[in-house]
Amino acid sequence: MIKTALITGATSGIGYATACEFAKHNINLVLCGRRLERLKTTQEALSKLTNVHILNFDVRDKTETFKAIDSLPEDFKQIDILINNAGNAHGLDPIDAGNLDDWDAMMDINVKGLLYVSKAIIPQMTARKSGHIINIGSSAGKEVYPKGNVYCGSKHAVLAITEGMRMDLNPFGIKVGAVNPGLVETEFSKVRFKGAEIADTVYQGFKALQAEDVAEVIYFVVSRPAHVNIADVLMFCTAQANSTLVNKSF
Ligand code: NDP
Ligand code: 8X3
Repeated sequence: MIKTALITGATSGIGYATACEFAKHNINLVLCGRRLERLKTTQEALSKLTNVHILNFDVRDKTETFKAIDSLPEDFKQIDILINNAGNAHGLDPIDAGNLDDWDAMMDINVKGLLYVSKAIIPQMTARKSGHIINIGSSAGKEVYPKGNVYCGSKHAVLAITEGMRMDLNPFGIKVGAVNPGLVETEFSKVRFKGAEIADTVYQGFKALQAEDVAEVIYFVVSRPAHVNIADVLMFCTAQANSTLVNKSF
């Protein structure tokens, strides 16, 4: 049976790569993000491989989020796979110098946005007694690093919410898991450093994970047999041992 996946944050990085990977495997797609032009371009390209619908909304806005998901046309209404991926780090500052707008952005997008989207989709999964939710956490959800304070907090919250979801949705046969990458070369650092030049240096001197590496793992997770749920994946590039130890001689 052909499945439909809704992917948040599909306009770049891991979300975009996951959309491409899923399209190759004929999974129907609902692609979400704020940058409409990118959604349209991706829809045009991937429609050659599968059916694609786009939803243009900001996950911080709960009214917009519910309205967008409610608006899905009949052919895309049944969401079999939810990839909660939208998110970013905003800033890298010691806690005493932290910026309130950055803190709001990380908690509102990475944590509350994930909850709003999940709340809009879960009722149809519980009604059908099937579904698969993958939350994109981070190695920053398993460790804390200097100046990572609120971003690490938001990703620790994602992991706690993932475990809670798995327990609460278990009676409905819904699979829930997290994929937690370390450093991935995407637009992540451009967003974190607000376009400053330092963003270009983050992935220099070693081969970081690429968005496609993570997308392949996400596809592996969703393509397991019905009785198998991969609950948690931590993945690093070979040069990275943990959040703070990156071997730049690779
Ligand atoms: P990108 O910056 O490339 O992608 C982030 C995506 O999130 C974009 O598609 C963006 O779309 C979307 N997004 C951001 N804010 C909002 C919002 N308010 N409403 C809706 N969509 C939003 O980064 P990555 O691909 O790297 O990040 C994807 C996920 O992976 C994030 O949750 C991140 O925390 C996590 N991650 C990243 C790692 C890395 O090193 N890159 C490592 C571990 C985890 P748009 O701007 O169009 O709305
Ligand atoms: C992104 C990876 O190490 O920049 O979640 O926090 S890190």
